[in-house]
Amino acid sequence: MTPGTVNEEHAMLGVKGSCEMCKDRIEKAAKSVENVTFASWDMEKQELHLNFDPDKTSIETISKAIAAAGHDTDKDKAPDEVYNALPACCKYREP
Ligand SMILES: [Cu+2]
Repeated sequence: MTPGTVNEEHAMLGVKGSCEMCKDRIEKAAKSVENVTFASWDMEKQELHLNFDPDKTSIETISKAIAAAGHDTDKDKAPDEVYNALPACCKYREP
């Protein structure tokens, strides 16, 4: 790495959701993690595209932030109380 340049890694993470509000919430939660430079959720594929600095954060940290916001990921399950508080349009689990 050249000093002064940002080390950036692209990664994808499976994230469950169901609507545009989910997209906002998921992307906000991902970007709330420091050193995440890009987050875009693909509703159709249920996949989150991420750029982040792998020296300073990790996919595990990002995944936990998203689960804490109410969305199940490939790595973490959202707490039931957070999931249950989501608006009806955002419910993505089988009833
Ligand atoms: Cu939603």
